[in-house]
Amino acid sequence: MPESRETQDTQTSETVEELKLAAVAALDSAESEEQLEIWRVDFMGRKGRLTGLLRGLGGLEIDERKIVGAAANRLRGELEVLFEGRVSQSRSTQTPVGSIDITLPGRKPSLGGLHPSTQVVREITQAFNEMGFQTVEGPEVELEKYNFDMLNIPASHPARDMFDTFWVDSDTHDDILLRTHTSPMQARVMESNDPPIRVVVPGKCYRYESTDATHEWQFNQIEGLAVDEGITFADLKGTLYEFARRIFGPSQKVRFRCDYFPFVEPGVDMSIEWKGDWLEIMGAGMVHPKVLENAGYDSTKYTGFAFGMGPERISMLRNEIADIRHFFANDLRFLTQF
Ligand code: FA5
Repeated sequence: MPESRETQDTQTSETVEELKLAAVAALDSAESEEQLEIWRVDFMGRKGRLTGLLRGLGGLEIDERKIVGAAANRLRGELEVLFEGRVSQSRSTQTPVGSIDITLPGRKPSLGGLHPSTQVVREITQAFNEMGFQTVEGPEVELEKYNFDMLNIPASHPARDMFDTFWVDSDTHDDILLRTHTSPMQARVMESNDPPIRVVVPGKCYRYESTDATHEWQFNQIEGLAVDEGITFADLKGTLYEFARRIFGPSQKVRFRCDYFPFVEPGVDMSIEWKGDWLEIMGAGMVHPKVLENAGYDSTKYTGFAFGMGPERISMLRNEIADIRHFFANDLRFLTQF
């Protein structure tokens, strides 16, 4: 008896073992979800091979049935775990049409950068911010009143010719233009604020000019305005000298010469010494009493200074850029050098 039992145990447990080997090999070679499903039906389904084996247990002796039944149930558990693993592996490596291929190696995303005009505008406004000037911005589409009249340039004034103007077509208005300079913000800031005022105004300006290496029809300006009791020309010179030191270096020489702008009196231009030459970088002056009065200020009590510069021209000097038109040509070979 003991001998015969041993023989039978070995035979039936081998059957479970054989089924296990066959099931694992077939599972390994299943390559798609369809083939996995076929495997599931073959081995684990109601009419599958494992179920067949369990059904055959009824013909065994009670003791044998217990042993083989336990082995078969263990196998069922193992095969279920293996099957689930293969299904989730197959789902995670599938790349549906049109989706991202997650198996591709990583690539560095290309990063954008600040436009060279923005960089120099920010550098200059920050220098003035550190000296107590606040940055404000204003409209590029402007009224004639602010661009000219309030700045002491009435309609018949010959100084209007200095600013070749783009006028905006409108059925209802004939006084809308693209601002030719940032100076209209002098009038706007004074109109809605009381002194003391210290502001810088960066922004785009437009002039109906033919272009060349130093002239664009669109360019940036940075306006400055300080108004208070007791402001003198010495304050103007001291502020602009400090600006030049911060932007061009501590030993930068500057020069002021008389110039004419209808909204300042006296008016000057400021040049910097550059490679043995004097190069003009901005217009400036003491705010004209009429401009103060146009804004409702008492010109016997308040004085002020104003200035306006072209940041692209300053960037051209520092970076040895030969032609201002590079700034707006949108050529990445130029733009990515900054
Ligand atoms: C003015 O526009 C005055 N509003 C400046 C000013 C403000 C004077 C406050 C006094 C008090 P001007 O036309 O010179 O001035 O222009 C000032 C700067 O803008 C120039 O020095 C130059 O750097 C820049 N600029 C003028 N026209 C162009 C242009 N077509 N292309 C590029 N930059 C220009």
